[in-house]
Amino acid sequence: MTAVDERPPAEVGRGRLRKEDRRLITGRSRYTDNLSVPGMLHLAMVRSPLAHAKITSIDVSEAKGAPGVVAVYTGADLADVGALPCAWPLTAEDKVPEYKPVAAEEVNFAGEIVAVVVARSAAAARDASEGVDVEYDDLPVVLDLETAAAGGPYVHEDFGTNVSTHWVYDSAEHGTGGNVEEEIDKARADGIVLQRTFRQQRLIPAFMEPRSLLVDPTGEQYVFWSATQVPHFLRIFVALATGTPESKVRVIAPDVGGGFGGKLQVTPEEFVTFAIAKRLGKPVKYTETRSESLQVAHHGRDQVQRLTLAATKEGKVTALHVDLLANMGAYMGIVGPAIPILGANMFNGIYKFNAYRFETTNVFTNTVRTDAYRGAGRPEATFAIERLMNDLAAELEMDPLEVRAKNWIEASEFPFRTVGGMTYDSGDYAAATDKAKELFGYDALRAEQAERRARKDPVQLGIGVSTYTEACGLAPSRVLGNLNYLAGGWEHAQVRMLPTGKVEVVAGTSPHGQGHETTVSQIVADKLGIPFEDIEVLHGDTQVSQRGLDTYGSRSLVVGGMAVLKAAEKVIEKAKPIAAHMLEANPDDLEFSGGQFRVKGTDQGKALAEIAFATLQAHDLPDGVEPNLDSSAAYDPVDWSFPHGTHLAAIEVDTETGQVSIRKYVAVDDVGNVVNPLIVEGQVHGGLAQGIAQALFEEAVYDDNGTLTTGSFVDYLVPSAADLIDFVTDRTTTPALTNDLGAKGVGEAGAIASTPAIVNGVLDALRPLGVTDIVMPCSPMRVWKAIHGATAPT
Ligand code: MCN
Repeated sequence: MTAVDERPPAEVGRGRLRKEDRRLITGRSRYTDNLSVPGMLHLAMVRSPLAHAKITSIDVSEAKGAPGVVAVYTGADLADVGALPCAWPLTAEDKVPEYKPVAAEEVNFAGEIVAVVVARSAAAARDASEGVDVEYDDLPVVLDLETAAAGGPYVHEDFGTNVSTHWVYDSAEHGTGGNVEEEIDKARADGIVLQRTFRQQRLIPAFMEPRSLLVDPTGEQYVFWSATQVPHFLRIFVALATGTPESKVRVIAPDVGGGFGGKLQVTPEEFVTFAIAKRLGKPVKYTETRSESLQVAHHGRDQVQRLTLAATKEGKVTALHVDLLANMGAYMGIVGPAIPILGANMFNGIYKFNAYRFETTNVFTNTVRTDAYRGAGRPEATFAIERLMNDLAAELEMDPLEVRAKNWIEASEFPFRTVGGMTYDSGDYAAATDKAKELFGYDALRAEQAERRARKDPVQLGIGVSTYTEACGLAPSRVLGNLNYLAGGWEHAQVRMLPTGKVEVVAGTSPHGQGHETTVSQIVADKLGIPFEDIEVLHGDTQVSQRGLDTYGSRSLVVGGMAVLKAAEKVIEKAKPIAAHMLEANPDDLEFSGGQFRVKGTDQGKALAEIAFATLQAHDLPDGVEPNLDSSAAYDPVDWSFPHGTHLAAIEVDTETGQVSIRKYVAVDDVGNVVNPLIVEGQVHGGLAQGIAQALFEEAVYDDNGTLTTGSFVDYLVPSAADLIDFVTDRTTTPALTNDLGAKGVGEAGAIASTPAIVNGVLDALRPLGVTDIVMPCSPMRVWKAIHGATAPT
């Protein structure tokens, strides 16, 4: 008999350093490009330099004869490979163009693959690719969203339109609110109506590790290493596209160096690499260059938001009408068409309105496809409503936080069904705002602002305000089905108690920088009372993690973590009859804590480790009990989770040069209960950097011919640490009521709140100079032009 120990200190809530950092920061990581297999061949892609053209001929003879070249394939040679999938068209009637991995007749964006060279080295493949001679007949290019939506030229001539779909949510039809037109008419007669058009510029996810692939077909299975966020999706789709039994395909996502949604994609390169390895029966590798990564890995955002907000003269918002144009690019991404509707229910932000109407027109252009980028739909929605709230405050000459407080959902009103059709379970917007104001020194900074305005200081101070909420963890599966999504929202996990008392956890989600090995270990350590160090988390290999729906939408904790928790609970349930048998006690008399079953009211107990060893021996198990302590669980979330927060930015604008500097940034986020505060803080920091980058630095730009002119990090301005400041971060805690962890997702929060905080700050500095609008990113040139009244900012 083992004496019962004290319960070890709680792991959940502890700011542990990430266990994966041991390998990630000491050069022992396993990125795909670090891997090699004997006899491996290499690919180079020949890409179209034109954005829209008919392919009239391809001559591969020179490339075929080049040193080291094994084969060259065109679209005709790979015609049997299936088209790329779109898993989320908005309706069954959406126009979804066929996207073959290698174009055979027509190219629709610059960078589309037209031929593939296979050689004994990557350098030989690249050199030989220059020898592929492709002749094109130019077709007219359409790049501008408004032009594309209004008519021709058409990206896909056979559709006779560039519009893929028009999708509407109306609160009057869904019973979540009144009629928008009526409310707007009322406000026109006796209130305030704001009409605005905001542009969400095109962004590039710009992950650090370019996408890399390696397929080894030489064993019993096709082993496919890919720097992907979605190994389980990839396995299914590549099996279908190449006519390979799914059971013969093993996808491994080893260490993945960032994704930010950009690796939530099934790509032409993946289909091509797999198909060629299969055809040649040889291992094949492909690693894109940085330029290819920026040019052809999907882009994000790219929307025009036409907005009408109605309010009373006292500043109470009554209605919002959102009319979006959303750029799909030339083809549909895996979830690209649904990005607008991931924001559709969030344009009302944290506020109560009477009426709401959202419509999106999804439009094709001759550009690379758009898809998920950190926040996917929710940063766009938050930007729109938070800009509008500031404009309303300016109209009323009211403090922007006061206008927000007039309209937000009070803590006492949760759960609250919004006009957008979501049910927010919990939150306290006033508490987060109060904390942010205090940390920021709001009143003192407002006083300084007034003083600088009065003395016409050339460096003006702006106070940027943004509140937000967002929806994490796509849920539940039934609702996703109603929204026409091909997959569900569940997640799967397995917890295996090993005979030596150690634990293996198999997660269906896989990280690409989020520290899951650490946080999953913390959850299991507390649940099973096993030391953190004794827990191994396995993921990202479809042979090991056989089921899963992967990582995106800040779902890994609120959905994946719950699957882990449920599997761990099942281990305890499974161990209980064995413990009772070993203790010669009635199972009802046992309680479990600190890794031990003990007989209530006694010091008699059995540790899980002992029970696990007893299952190895199986010499004396109760009848009908399985000899193992392994359990699996699939968890389908009951609803989304809704983190929220208030971000404040002190922005200095040099009115003589247009230079914008961030002086102070305070982020108070409420992500419910926290598993690891250090990881949460890191997630917020990373998100802030990307959200600030949208406001100030980043923009993917095409020239008039559809050539990407921001195809390197010289032109595409990803900020470095030197461009940012020390952020002040803090939290409030209102536990989620939709999952047993009480947690809300954090992976996208920083990127959602920060863009409007910065732009509102820039405009707050410039409003006295008559500047009321500015196009992102707020570069010095744009700011200077806005101040000096030069031609409209471009
Ligand atoms: N966490 C926590 N307590 C909470 C919420 C989260 O301790 N209340 C922890 C989680 O356990 C996990 C991390 O924070 O270790 C992030 O959790 P979650 O919010 O569930 O997000 P995911 O793990 O599902 O990651 C996806 C999310 C998204 S959608 C993008 S985009 C993004 C992001 O994560 N891309 C990233 N963060 C990233 N971080 C890095 N380094 N690289 C990326 O590509």
